[in-house]
Amino acid sequence: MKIIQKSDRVSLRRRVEQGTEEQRKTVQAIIEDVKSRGDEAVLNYTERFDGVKLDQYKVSPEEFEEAYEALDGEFVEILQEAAANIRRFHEKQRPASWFDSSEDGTILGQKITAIEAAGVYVPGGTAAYPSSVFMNVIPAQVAGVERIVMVTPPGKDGKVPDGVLLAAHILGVEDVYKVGGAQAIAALAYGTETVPAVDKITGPGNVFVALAKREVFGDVDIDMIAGPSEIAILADDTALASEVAADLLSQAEHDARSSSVLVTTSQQLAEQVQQEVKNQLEDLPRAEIARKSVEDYGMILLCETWGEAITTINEIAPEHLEIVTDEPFQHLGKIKNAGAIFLGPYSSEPVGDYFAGPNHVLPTNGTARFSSPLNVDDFLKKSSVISYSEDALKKHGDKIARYARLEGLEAHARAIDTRKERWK
Ligand code: HSO
Ligand code: ZN
Repeated sequence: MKIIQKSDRVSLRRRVEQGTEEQRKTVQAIIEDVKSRGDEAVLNYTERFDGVKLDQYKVSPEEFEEAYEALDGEFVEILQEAAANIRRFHEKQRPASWFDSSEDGTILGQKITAIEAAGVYVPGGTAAYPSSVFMNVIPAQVAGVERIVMVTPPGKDGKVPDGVLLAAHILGVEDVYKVGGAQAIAALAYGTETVPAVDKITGPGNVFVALAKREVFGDVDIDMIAGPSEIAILADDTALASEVAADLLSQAEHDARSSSVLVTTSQQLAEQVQQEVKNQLEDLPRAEIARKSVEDYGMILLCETWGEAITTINEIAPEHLEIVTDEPFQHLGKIKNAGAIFLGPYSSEPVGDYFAGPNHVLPTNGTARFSSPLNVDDFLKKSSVISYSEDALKKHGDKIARYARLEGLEAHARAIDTRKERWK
C-alpha cells in the first residue's frame, strides 16, 4: 500500500463501470428476448451463462427446508438477532402521512403509500451474502411492500447457497427464483409466466446486472448502481495500526477493485499500517483479491493538517468512513460526504455490514455527495393531497385564473372561473 503526501494532488475519484458498447447490446437483446419469450428465454440464458439446465426455476419448499437443516442452530440465532437489529433501526425511518388544515377549511397533506411489489437481486458467485438479503428485504417490509420476490443465480449444481435461502426463509420471503444476470432483471421488470413483474428492483450485481438495471429504469424504479466496496479511515496516532489495517483489508477482500484508504496526519501510523497490511495479507484466504485491491486502489494519504484530512475525506465521499481518533464525535459535524460513519475503535466496519442495524447498501464511487443508504423511503411513494374549500376558492380563484391566462392556458382559467356559477 503506497504512502502518498496529500499535497501531491492525487486523484481520488474513480469512474463507475459503464460496461462496453458490446455488453450493452447483449443486455438489450437479452431483455427483449425475455420480454417476448418469457420463461423459455430465461431457462435458455441460465443454461448458457450459469451452465445448468433447469426445468423450472422457483425455489421449492423442500429446498428451503434443506437449507434450514444444513446450517447449525446457533447460526440461525445469529441471523435472527441481526435481522431484529436491522428491523428496529429501519422502523425509526418510517415517515407518517400528514394533513394540515387552515382556517378557511382547506386541507393540504401528503399521503404515504408503499410500492406494491419489490424485487431483490442477490448476486451469486463469491459474493453470495445472506446479509444483503436482510439489507434489501427488511426496509421493504418495514415500508409495507406487499409482495417481495428475490432472484439469484443458481450454481452449476442448480442450487442457491444455503445461507441466502435461510435468510429469505427467516424473513418469510417465499418467492425466490433461480435466475441471475440481465435475464433476472428483465424477468423482474416485465414478468414471465413464473416471475411476477415488480415496481422496483434493488440489489447489487455484476456489470450485466448493472447495465440491465439502467436499461429497465423508467419502466420500473431501481435503487442505485452499486460499485465495488470502499472504506476510508480517518485516524490519528491514538489508533492501533493492527486494527486500522484489519479494517482496510475487510473491504479490500470484497473485490479486486474495492478501495481502502487511510487518511492521517501521523507519519508513524502511516508507516505502521503499511507494514501491518503487508503482514496481515500473508495468511488471508482471499489474499489474492485483497492484495490486488490494495495495490491498485488502496492508499495511505498523509496530510499536513487535520483540516486537510477532513477535506480529503469529503472529497473522497467514501461508502464507509471510520473515524478512529481521540474524540471521534468532535469531527462528525465536519463530515459532509459519507455513506455510513463508524465512530471509535470498537465500531469496526463489519459491525455495520452484518449486525448493528443500519443498512449496508450504501452510495459508492463518490455518490455519497448526493445520495443516501438504502432505506425505508426507497420503498415508499408520496401523494400530495389537496382539498380546497369554497371560501378558499372564492378568495383565490381570480388569482389562479389570471395566472393561467398569463401562461396562455385558457381552459385552465375557465375550469376555475366556472366554479363562480355556484355562488352567483
Ligand atoms: N461491505 C459490503 C457489504 C457486505 N459485507 C456484505 C459483507 N457482506 C458493502 O457495503
Ligand atoms: Zn463488507
